[in-house]
Amino acid sequence: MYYHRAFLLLFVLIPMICNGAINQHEPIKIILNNWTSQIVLSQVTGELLASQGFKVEFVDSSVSDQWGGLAHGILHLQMEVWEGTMSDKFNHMVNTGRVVDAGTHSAKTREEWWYPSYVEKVCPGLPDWKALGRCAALFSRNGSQGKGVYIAGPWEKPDAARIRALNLNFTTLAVKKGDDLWVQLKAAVESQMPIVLFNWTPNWVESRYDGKFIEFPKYAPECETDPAWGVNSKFVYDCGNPKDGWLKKAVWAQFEKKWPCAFTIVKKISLSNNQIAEAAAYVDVDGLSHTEAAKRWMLNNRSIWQSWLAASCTK
Ligand code: TMO
Repeated sequence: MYYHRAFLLLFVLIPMICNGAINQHEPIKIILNNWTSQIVLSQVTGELLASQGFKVEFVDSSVSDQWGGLAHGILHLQMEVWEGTMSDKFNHMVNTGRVVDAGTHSAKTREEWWYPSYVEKVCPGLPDWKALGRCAALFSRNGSQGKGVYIAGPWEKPDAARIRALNLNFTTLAVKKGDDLWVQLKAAVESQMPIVLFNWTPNWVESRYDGKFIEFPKYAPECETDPAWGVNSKFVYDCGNPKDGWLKKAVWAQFEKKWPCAFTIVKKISLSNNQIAEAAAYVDVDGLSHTEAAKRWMLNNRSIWQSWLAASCTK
């Protein structure tokens, strides 16, 4: 009888242990989005995990598609979750237990409407949003019927709701790829044409172009949920994006259980504003490929990533 029980227990335990060991060696699928720093720093993370013996795979995904992938374990790791564009979805996924918050980078972020400085000469009062409202016609384009055109990125933002809530005579034009924003910016700068477009920091743009973010009414969470809040009592979104936004890492809910050591490393990784801007500039200013940029970044930040790996786990 005794033997019998012990024997049965072995049948239960051995496969459990082996499964654990086998699963460890499944690849960690790292999400690549469509802006530069995210791609370069995801590749750096992949290198670090590979150096510790993990298999990694990179998978292209849009921000909107990635949440379902993370929830179902089809994707496992996202290195840059930005508060300004992703907090709603991220908080919802974490609160419903489908995604795990793997910690906050030291970087402070901002994602907002932005213009190059020469626009101030023709639109006095900027960066205040009311000045932008008065100058709307300056930003009109063919086909916009006199309305100002705001060039938006391919990331979901309730810009139309904000335009309505702040009663701006603007319409939005969303580009298909992040890089198209810089095509628009370059063309406008060359002809000194007024332009207002989506931009963010940390990014490489600030090292190349002088410009500022529009100062909309200060962000508060109630602005997005309570119509009575703010300058327009009928509509939500009568405010700007957060100014000192967070930047987080997100993982599949089973990540820690499956790859505890990798989880420890991911949690330790913390990027500063400079480190993120540097990663973006290697590609968008210096013209390196993402992979070359990741290599150069690792060469120039050795002591930093070594500290992330140090004593992270025993294998
Ligand atoms: C998510 N992004 C940094 C492009 O705003």
